[in-house]
Amino acid sequence: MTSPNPRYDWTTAEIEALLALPLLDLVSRAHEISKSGTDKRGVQLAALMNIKTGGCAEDCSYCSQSAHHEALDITRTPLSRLDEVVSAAKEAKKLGTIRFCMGVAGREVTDGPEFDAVLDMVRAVRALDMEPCLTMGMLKPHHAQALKLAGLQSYNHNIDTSPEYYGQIITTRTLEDRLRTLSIVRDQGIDLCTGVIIGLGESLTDRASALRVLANMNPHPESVPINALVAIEGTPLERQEEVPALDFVRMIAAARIVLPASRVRLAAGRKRLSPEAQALCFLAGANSIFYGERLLTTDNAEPDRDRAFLEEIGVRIPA
Ligand code: DTB
Ligand code: SF4
Repeated sequence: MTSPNPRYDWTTAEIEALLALPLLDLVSRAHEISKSGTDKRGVQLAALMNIKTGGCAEDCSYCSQSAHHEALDITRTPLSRLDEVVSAAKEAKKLGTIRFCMGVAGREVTDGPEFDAVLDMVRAVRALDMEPCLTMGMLKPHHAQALKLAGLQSYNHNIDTSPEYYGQIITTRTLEDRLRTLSIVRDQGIDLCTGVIIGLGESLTDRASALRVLANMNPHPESVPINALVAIEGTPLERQEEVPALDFVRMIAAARIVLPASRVRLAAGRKRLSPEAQALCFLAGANSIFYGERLLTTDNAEPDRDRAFLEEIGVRIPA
């Protein structure tokens, strides 16, 4: 699909200037770009299923599944069974969802029966004519190759935050580790789903810097989730203040401008946005959402209400 002049040389200062524009100017610029390209593809619905919960060796301070924190309500589970995944995927498909994202909590992929079972799940989701997406931590080239062969469409591996702020949020890995995994995934011809989280206590410059990392990947990632922190009890960020809704809108708009052809997903944190704020996000170029009752360990916006709302505002859902 054609995209209006993609650039791969954005500077943090340029993106920060975008984020600081008067809101309506920023949203109009982003909207122009959507109208000239991405809008035609409608808003993609993505279902999310956590197929293995908790016990993760990483210490991401926003996450309830890290073994370093004691989040309430989190029970470690083994990998889901294939039949559970297939029935969830079928259910999601009935609701009109094309993309099915599976989350495995863990630092990295290791060879063995668990990875083989995940490959079976990828094959099964593909066989339903859905787009399988997986998030499973760091991996090696032979894992990516096996996933590609199994029919994986997309691998999710967020850069989370800026290079400058990274160490404040995660200490068990570096952003370089993440970028290495992303390039291994890319090399196998799997689409990249990589985005950020706002509301971690980062500055505006950090937000710009995180977007710069994504915008300077060539090619751009196909899918870019923009998350707002869901503060979970028992995690180090449990008392973090909620980001203002309009910061969310700004981040989506700036992402749309610097990543003109990517699917920009209004991801975690959508549940607490008012319908008006969500409508602004779509106007600003969001063209994907998580649809379904649950995210990984928290509730998502309620699907029936979502459906009615999307219809009301005239969002087109691709069949
Ligand atoms: C992404 O960027 N957001 C999703 C998905 N990729 C894996 C995860 C959201 C999790 C929200 C908090 C929770 O439910 O635990
Ligand atoms: Fe582990 Fe992923 Fe949670 Fe980080 S975000 S602690 S890698 S499950």
